[in-house]
Amino acid sequence: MDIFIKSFEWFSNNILSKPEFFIGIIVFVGYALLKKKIYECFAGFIKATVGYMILMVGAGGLVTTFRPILAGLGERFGLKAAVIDPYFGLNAVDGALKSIGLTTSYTMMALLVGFLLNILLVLFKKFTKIRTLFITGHIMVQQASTVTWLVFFAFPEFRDVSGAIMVGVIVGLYWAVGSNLTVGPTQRLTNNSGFAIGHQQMFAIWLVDKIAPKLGNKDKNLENIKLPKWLSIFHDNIVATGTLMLIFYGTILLILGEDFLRTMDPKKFPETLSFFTYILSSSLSFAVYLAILMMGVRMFVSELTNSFQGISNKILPGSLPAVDCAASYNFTPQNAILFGFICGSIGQFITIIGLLVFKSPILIITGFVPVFFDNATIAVFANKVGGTRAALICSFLCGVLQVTIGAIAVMIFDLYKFGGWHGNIDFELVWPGFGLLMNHLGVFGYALIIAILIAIPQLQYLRAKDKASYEAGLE
Ligand code: ASC
Repeated sequence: MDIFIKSFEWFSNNILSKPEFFIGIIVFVGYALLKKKIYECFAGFIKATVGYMILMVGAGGLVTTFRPILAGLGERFGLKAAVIDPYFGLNAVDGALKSIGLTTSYTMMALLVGFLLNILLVLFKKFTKIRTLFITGHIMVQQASTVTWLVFFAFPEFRDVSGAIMVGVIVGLYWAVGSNLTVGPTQRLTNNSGFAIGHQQMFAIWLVDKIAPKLGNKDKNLENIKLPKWLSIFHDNIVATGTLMLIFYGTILLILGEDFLRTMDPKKFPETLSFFTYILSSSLSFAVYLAILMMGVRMFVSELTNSFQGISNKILPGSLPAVDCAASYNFTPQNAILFGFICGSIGQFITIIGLLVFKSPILIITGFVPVFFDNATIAVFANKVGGTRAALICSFLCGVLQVTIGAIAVMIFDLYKFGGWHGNIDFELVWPGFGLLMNHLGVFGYALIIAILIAIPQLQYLRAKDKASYEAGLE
């Protein structure tokens, strides 16, 4: 038993929650199943792992550069509040679990249960109609943590292994069902590249795919924006990102003020550096990290989609890997990413001002991960089926919802005491509702969540126009 627990802990800590190795191993196994030479399998492992590590350098750079500045907005104006960001959410859940005398080890158990359940659901695809395996490890850790708190909060009587299994079951179902919902939109976006999204806005992608066509015209999309000659310099991705961020972030930095930033960010803003240079270099680092992120994405996505054929032919027939939302950024006009981020930020800022004006007891502070990755992703998918207008409207609304429902969520789940909430859009659209069901209906509510999640792919299948292409993972 001890050996079993130890090896399970090792697997969780070293593979499952280290997505770069997890993806590398999947690529290796996939190529091996395709009967590639061993050195080719090895090369695939290295390329996918390094690609993913590059992606993480880009994402990590964006997060660490911009998160403290946004959090600083709250501090600067003396506001006590919750940050909506999955990393802050993770901290808050850590604190909340400690306050009831528990640790996050239950989360790791839930993670494993959820992952195994996802594999089973794909294996029994014929009955479950699930075609996707969620393999974005760091996201699985974050989501399993938040859901651990939601379950333990609702069921004090199950704050033990049984509770961890309950978490694993609903979170595993969510991974399978949510990523399965993104198959059609992602395949359309990527010209059938053979992957789905396994991230934090899966239900939102499905919803956007449904409503965006009603909001705009897909032919008038961000790719077709013709700019006057002097503006055509912005067709270049780096120029556009750098300039826009200089204006947008520069303004935020100016509002925060030189003195405040010097004390908050002393490492990057020493005495010798002028305010102007600081603004220029902070804003432009955005373009740097975005370019790094995209390079990593290209590397690992192409390896993964090639090799996953091996897995889907031999082990999990007809299945697709569900990966990071950033994988979709390679299949879109780059300004979709930027406009999504900017409209989502504007939506968030306006709503935050609304909270202040209406004297909300809870103030929300923008977290970088949702405001960038959710809103960019929403814009990418909305632009594909509803063009520019849909992209701008959907990402703006997403920003509004992130703040409004985020504020309600920290209240009802008592997390305002710990300063954070997960913040990504599925944790506004889906999980607060699930949490309320458990809080108010107890075990019955829990069973209802399972029933809802199981029913979704069945409905999806029933409504699919072409059953064969549903089964082939095309719609
Ligand atoms: C998240 C999260 C990240 C980023 C990254 C985007 O939700 O926790 O680190 O998005 O996965 O590529």
